Amino acid sequence: MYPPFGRLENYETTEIQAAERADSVENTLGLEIIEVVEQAAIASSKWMGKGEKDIADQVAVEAMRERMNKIYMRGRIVIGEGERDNAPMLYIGEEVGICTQPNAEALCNPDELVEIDIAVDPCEGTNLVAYGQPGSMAVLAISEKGGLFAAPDFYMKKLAAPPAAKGKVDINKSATENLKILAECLERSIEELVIIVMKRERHNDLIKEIREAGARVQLISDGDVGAAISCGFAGTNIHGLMGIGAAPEGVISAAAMRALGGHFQGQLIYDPAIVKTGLIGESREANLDRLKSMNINDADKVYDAHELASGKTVLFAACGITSGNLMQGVRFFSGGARTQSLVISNQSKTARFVDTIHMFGEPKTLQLN
Ligand code: VTB
Repeated sequence: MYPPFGRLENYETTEIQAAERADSVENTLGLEIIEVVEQAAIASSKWMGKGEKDIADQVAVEAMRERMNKIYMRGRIVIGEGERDNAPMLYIGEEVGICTQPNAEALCNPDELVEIDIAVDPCEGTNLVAYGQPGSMAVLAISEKGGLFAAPDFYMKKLAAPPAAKGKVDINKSATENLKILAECLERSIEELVIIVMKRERHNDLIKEIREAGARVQLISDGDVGAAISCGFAGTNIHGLMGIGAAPEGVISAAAMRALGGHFQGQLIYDPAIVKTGLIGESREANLDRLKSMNINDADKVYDAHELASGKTVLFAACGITSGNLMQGVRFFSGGARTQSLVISNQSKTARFVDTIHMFGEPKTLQLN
């Protein structure tokens, strides 16, 4: 029997035990976090196509939190729905897991437990769900305390690419240069590359440059986590993600890309002159102050996947809400639902696609495929 993830710190790190530790993460927390994302995806998918993005998000948050609180762990949300005052659940700093609950003494020995940091996005792509568009997912990343970069709710310039281009493309280079490097690394012409970019005004020049360089652009309205991770797998026909998305999602993408061996770089965007809408406050100076208050002194630093998800143990889990490049969405049938999830572990170096049938009552048919 292996100890649950929460107790790992007390174990010696001989090679065999290190392997056992990796197993234990897979065997205990690994399975449970699949259920966390599955439950969030099922809840959210009931609101697919209903034009209600806030509800699609809210039900995912509730389902994720409820299932998380049944796990034997002491977890803390480091990336979540927002600051405590604005988010009633899964807010930054919220403690989750059985061992954080007031009545936990009987079940857990708090002194034995390693604290776990969790980054969640219960409904990544709320608009995609609301309008029945592809590519939304319930997603999270887990590490030991301090293992995930607690990104502010700002934007992030991102560059993701397949493992073959890791460390060769560079966010400081122009899109044109990176496309040349990508083409060399992937042994194909630039014309054969597909780059995902979010359809935003801020990307007009970038899109023009990519097209002029000869590559093809897949514009998405939302959901750049799935886009980044698609670069980690051959066969998706996605060879890069370029442009500016939200910073918290960047950390979650990095957690997966680190284990997949793909390229991921992110640079915080805090200047309202670059992104005028959404998450960034009006004043560049105030934004810089906020970063300083979070101990981010070099606001322009370029982070790689290992810096954004630096923990010894990093687990990533996602479950499709609507179908996308990597996973099918939730499909309901008489008496149940079927989900597809992806769990990636940097310890065991596995990416598991998990196909689950959920039986709500007495199902009439259990379809094989
Ligand atoms: C970004 C992107 C996400 O929302 O956060 C985007 O990273 C919001 O960007 O994947 P805008 O403020 O420009 O709309 C998503 O697409 C979905 O959460």
